[in-house]
Amino acid sequence: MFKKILIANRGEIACRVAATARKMGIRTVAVYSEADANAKHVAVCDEAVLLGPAPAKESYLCGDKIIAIALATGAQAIHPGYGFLSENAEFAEACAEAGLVFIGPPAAAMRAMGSKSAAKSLMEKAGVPLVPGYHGDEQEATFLQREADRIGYPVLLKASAGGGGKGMRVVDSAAAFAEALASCKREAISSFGDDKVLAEKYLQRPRHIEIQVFADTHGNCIYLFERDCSVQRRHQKVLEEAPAPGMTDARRAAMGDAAVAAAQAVGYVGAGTVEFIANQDGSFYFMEMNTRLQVEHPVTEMITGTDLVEWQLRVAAGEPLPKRQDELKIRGHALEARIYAENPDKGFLPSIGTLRHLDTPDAVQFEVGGTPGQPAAVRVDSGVREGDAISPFYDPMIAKLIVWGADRKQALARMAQALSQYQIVGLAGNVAFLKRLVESAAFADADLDTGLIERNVDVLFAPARSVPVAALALAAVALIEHEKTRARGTNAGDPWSQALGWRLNSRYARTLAFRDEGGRNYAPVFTYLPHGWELSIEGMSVDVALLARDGVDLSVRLGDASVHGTVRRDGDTFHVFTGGGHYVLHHEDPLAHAGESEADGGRLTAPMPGKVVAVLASRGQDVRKGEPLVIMEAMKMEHTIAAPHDGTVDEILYAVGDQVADGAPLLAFRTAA
Ligand code: MV4
Repeated sequence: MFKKILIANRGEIACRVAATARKMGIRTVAVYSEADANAKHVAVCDEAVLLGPAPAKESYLCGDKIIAIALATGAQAIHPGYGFLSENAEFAEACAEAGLVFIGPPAAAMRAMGSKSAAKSLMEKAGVPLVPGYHGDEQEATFLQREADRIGYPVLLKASAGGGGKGMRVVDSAAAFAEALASCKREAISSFGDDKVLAEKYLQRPRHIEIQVFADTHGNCIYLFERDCSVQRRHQKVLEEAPAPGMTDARRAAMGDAAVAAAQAVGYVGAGTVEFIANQDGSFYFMEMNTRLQVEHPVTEMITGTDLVEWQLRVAAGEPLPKRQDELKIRGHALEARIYAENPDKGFLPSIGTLRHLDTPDAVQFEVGGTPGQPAAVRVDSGVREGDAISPFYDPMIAKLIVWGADRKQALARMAQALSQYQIVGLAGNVAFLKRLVESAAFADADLDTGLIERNVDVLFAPARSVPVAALALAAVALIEHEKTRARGTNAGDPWSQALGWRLNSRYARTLAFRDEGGRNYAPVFTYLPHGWELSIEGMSVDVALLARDGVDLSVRLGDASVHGTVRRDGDTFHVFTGGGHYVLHHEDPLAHAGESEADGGRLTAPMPGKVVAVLASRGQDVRKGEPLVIMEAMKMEHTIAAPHDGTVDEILYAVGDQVADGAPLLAFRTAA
């Protein structure tokens, strides 16, 4: 077994490989770009070497540099993870030439699977079922048209060199074929430099079901059952699960045997995935083979109790597969959700920023492959920590959230619960979208196909619902508590600064101004009571009291109910996590900027018509920024006018009881030099 390996990747997969290496007593070398100098994967490896500038082409894709670092650090093998160089045949060969073990398949197997049509020909010879169609070398238009007519419409045209959905055209009738073919060829030549196309029967409402295969260097090749990855968006997987709902033992064996045949047809070694496209009736057809460890491999680990990275290391070191086919059994059900820094409400645009706050679900300590006999119920594979920035140079994945249950129903419940506990502040994430997806009827009922998301946009992208009273109450209590803490800190003992809302002969009613992300405004009126407040909003009133507070976690009584939640402030923005939801409220202090404009000569003016109810400063008094100076009553609420800067009160222009007009200067104020 290797004593040291270099991990030629970053983010969660680099951390995940390092976890297994550490478990096996293998030392690890990380490589990193300048943008990743403080990244988690650098911290979790034994050694780390800078590759170069942030762009992948100058760092993680520089195979020569990586090989040189491996040799210089005494690593015997290189684990490529997924993406980057993981399916680069030239890199695999360069490793071998340098005397390094590439932890992956032989370069020849990568090449055999690199071309769609070549892969299909191989599969046909191996007896693996293909979608009815034509994938030969004859490309003359009228010949292809006759083939399409034979296949029967709708027909799908695909660029042979294409992938990930690029270069595909659905043709509904013979009349539309010629133009579709020309258009498909144009895209193929411009995107892939090769205009060879294939034509297939178009499957309506297909499912994406893939088989995990593993082969060693002793002639053993087995499958570790299937994963259903049908829930995708623009050919990016969103949710994955194992086993596939509705799979029968007979079909599982047939797909597994076909996948093993595919792997053996190309002399495969290591972890691989054979992707099938399946009809709703279960009939399945070969799509492509991925010659790397997939992102979604943990769901397979959870239901089989295996550690596939450990298998990769052992097989690469020449050991036989750790298990035989008849030793593998499916236990329970696992789901994986990909947590991304992207904004579903803005077309899933990547949301670059800093993870000011990151709370992950109560993950059972991630035991790679689960503790013997019992998989970890919740697993978080992440490459970032609270305070890290999500780099614009790479895939904006934050983590993979994987849950296991005795059955799909329990796994679904655990996933929904875990997503409720996932708190991200500082950038937009897709957690709320994932939760709506997991809880949608279509997914919960396993009504799966690659169009699930598109078919459920009304549920999944529901207009941001208005913020519930409970969330408003939590935000308001957090704001008021914060003010109290701040007031106690700045003017301890000064009764005017206690922000307790006490008023002589009257109850102090205060209107707060919040705005949600949908631009909705909320103006809850908080009337201070001896032990709490009365919250009035949109015609309803309810008593509110703070029951308990532990840092950012609050328990609040709301009428007869009690509400629990976490409120995290990010400037004037309140992130309220309660009841499984995440609500974002921007607080707008109507007077936050009163008197700030130098245009009125430093005078503080009435923000609206009203009456002066208290004068807290005197002429010639030096005051600090934020110190209350005048309180006026307007629109049935009181407004405190505070010093905009450190300075001196030169003149008080009104007395208690005076009526003042909107914009009337209340006092003359001189900012300290
Ligand atoms: C198909 C298909 C329907 N009929 N082939 C998309 C990219 C590549 N993975 C193959 N893909 C498809 N091939 C036939 N004959 C529908 C898709 C497809 C798809 C397949 C799997 C997972 C997600 C998909 C999303 C859109 C279309």
